[in-house]
Amino acid sequence: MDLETFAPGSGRLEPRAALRSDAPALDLNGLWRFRLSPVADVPDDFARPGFDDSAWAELPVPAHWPLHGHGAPAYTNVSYPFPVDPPHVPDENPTGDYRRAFDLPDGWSGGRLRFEGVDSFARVWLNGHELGFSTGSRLPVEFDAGPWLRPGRNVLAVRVHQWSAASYLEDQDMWWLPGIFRDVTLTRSAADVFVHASHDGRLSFEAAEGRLSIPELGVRDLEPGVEITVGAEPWTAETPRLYEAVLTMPYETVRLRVGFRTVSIQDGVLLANGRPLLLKGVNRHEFHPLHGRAVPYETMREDVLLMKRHNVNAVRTSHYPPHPDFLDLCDELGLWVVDECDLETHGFGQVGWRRNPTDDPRWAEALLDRMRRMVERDKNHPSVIMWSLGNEAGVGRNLAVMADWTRERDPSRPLHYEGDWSCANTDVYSRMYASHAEVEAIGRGEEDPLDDPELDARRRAMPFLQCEYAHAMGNGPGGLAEYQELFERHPRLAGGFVWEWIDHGLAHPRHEYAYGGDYGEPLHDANFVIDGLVFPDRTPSPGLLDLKKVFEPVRFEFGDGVLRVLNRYDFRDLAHLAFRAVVEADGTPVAEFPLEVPPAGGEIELPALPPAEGTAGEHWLTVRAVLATDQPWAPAGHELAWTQTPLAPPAPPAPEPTRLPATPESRDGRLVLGGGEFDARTGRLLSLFGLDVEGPRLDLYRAPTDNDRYGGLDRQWRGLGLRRLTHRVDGVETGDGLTVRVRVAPAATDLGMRVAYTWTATSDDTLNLTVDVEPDGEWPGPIPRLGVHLTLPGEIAHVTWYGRGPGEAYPDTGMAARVGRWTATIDDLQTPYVYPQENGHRADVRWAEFGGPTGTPGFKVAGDPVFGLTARRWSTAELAAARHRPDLVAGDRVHLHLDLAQQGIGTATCGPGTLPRYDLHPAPATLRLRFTPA
Ligand code: IPT
Repeated sequence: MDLETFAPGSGRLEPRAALRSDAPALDLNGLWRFRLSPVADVPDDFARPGFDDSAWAELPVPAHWPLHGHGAPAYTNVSYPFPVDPPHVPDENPTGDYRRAFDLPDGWSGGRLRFEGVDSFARVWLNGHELGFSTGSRLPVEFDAGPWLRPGRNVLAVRVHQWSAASYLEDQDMWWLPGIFRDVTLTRSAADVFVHASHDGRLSFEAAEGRLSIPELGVRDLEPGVEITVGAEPWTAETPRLYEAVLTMPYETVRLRVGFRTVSIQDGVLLANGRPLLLKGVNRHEFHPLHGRAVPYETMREDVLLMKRHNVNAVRTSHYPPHPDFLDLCDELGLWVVDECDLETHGFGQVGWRRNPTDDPRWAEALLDRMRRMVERDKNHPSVIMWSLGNEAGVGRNLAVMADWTRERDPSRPLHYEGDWSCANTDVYSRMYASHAEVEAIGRGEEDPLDDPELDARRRAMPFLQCEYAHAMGNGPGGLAEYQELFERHPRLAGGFVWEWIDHGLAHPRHEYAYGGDYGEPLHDANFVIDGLVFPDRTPSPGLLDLKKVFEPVRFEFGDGVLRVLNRYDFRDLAHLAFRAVVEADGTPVAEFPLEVPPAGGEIELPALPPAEGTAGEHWLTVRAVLATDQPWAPAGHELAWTQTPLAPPAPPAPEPTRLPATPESRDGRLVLGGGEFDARTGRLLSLFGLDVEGPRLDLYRAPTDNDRYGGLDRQWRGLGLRRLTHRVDGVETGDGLTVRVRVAPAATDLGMRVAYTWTATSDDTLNLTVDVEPDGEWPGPIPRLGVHLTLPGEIAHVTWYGRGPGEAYPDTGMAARVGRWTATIDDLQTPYVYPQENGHRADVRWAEFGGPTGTPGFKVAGDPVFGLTARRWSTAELAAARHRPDLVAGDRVHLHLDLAQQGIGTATCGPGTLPRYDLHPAPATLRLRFTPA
């Protein structure tokens, strides 16, 4: 068999729509016989019906064979895992032979064998007769089975090669996972239909035959090609109104759900149903930690529900058409979809785009074939509002071939492709990872011109979207709020799609979740496949919670005694929401009341609110918008938006307790001051209110985040030696308290920090610490953190704090963290990033109280005014050295970090680093803390 052919397939039937038909169908999923060979050149006698496969293994269909003990997965991002020499493929070519017998029901005749997805090159035999071959892993293919079916027992044989010429077209950033990974059916349906339904009620359809009825709209027996106008409610992702339609044909009846909606572009603005559309999107790969891209239906549904619950309104099916059921779910629950063709040739970029299939006419048929199969399959989905030609496939004449055919076939949807910035073949201007500054320039229409004035003029009239931005790898992404602000400000900006939805961590017995290299791949891209908003088990990461906040459909502004409520939906009003307010004093509710908000939003008067005269404590008003009634995607009470405001300036502090005229007392080499005991020589704290405490020491380092590493900051920090600070005690001064002067510096540099730790005690059993830090020398660039580190006994198990929570927050993340009183165990303070890194920092903490099992002395630390809190059962060095979650093992101390500041997060793994305002530049600074017994 010629695996190096440019042809996309042979013996295949014309592509058609995915439809639900009453025509008989046989589900051929289930256990098949399976044999894996290391090379392609194996006898194909197994296709004979009488072949004895009793010694073969069994493998489920749909599935990927490397996830069932045959061979191993491999991960590369841009690189091809074989030499770039198209159309040639390596001799080592894992080849899976599949067999299954099935019984044909009595009276059955004719039919099509339909494969929804086979990765990557499939040859198909029925009863020993070769039906043909197919490529295009994430696209359906049908073969005419009719002539070869026989009554009773039939034998289906499929040979799947991992590599073929078509592999050059499938270089997406994901695991290489061969196998029959989507459903297989024998169906007697042959119907095809293309329904056109626009938001103004115009309705028509194309089909070779049949009559269309929509009983709910009084439409009966509409003929193909006839346009009528009906009074239908439009479909939007916010209001996904669908109408059940029936297409009656001589041999079958097809049921489909019609949504009336229109996509258009006017004056450079993307419109849906005539109104501006703002895409609050994510990029979704198909992924399941056990099943790879063979995603169970319930998991697809969970994805859509999770997206809806986190205020996501759009999804780009990066980088291939998803399982057809996913689009049904988007129609039903409401998401705008950019449907992307199964095409990526990114690895040619590494060889200067020489011999890129996108620009080689010999590949034109294969590329067009992929586009046709996507468009034909998915053309009836109201959720699909744009066709994407593919991802990262460079520039070339075959793009025009794909685009021209698509415009002709479906003029109703704009075309998207990011890889050609001239936009010669698209209707929208799309980019990935453009900086805030560049997005702003584009929003204003002030982008750099293209060389070709005609193309430039065309592009200037296009809406702009970021098909990828805010790379959600590890801790982050930072900068979300600033992007959203731009998207909302400039009408030309149609929003974008965060990269990406899920961490592709494969379940692994030792590592918990595997990434590139964990299967011994000689070439791989490590944890670049772990860059999602949800962890592999779909637990939302802090990044998704922040995104939910940034994507809120309701915005609030506080004025003098009033609250302005702004409707940020594109299509619906606020009638389905309920608004609740609560006032908290130091995190404890003191008043709660509902707010009446008109459906259009607007200004509402607030009642007189606490604090009453003279009440102590910080008072905050929190307003929340929740679902008033159940929605198909979330129950009543589900929170969609919130805001907070401080109510009155915090009450004046309680009268100062008197400073104890405390000269520390000297006892056996220790200095005792209030509740603290110190080493007399080094001035270090040894015991705090009876608790064995070690520290505090100035700390400037953090276990690098992915963004710190890929953006190059960590290299600078390691270069400076921030991981190996030395602490030289220059003086321990007693007097009215204790002052310890230390120069903190790494070896081999004259840079350092001069630190003075000053301890005083007051009559209320408080131990005060002031840490004055002064940089010594000219520090280049930002540092990761500025704070102190202490260790506590391992018995310390939980913390209650008043500050922002419950989740982590860094200078440019943590929009989801609100001021309140929170409690967590030390273990629960950790954010379990699949690739361990800095995490779990709680921001703007006013005070935190630590405790353990009864009998453990606890203590409280308060900031003046606030500090950043991190506590974990391993050190920064251990966290930095860990490569997988199970590498982190609890030690016998709790490491407590009390920070004055941290460097921002940014998204330098792919895209811009931290915005300058979130950089932490060394400067003189003071951290003030008060310790009291709990
Ligand atoms: C971009 C790819 O489109 C996407 O698939 C993913 O690889 C992402 O990068 C990184 O995670 S392409 C990049 C060169 C901007």
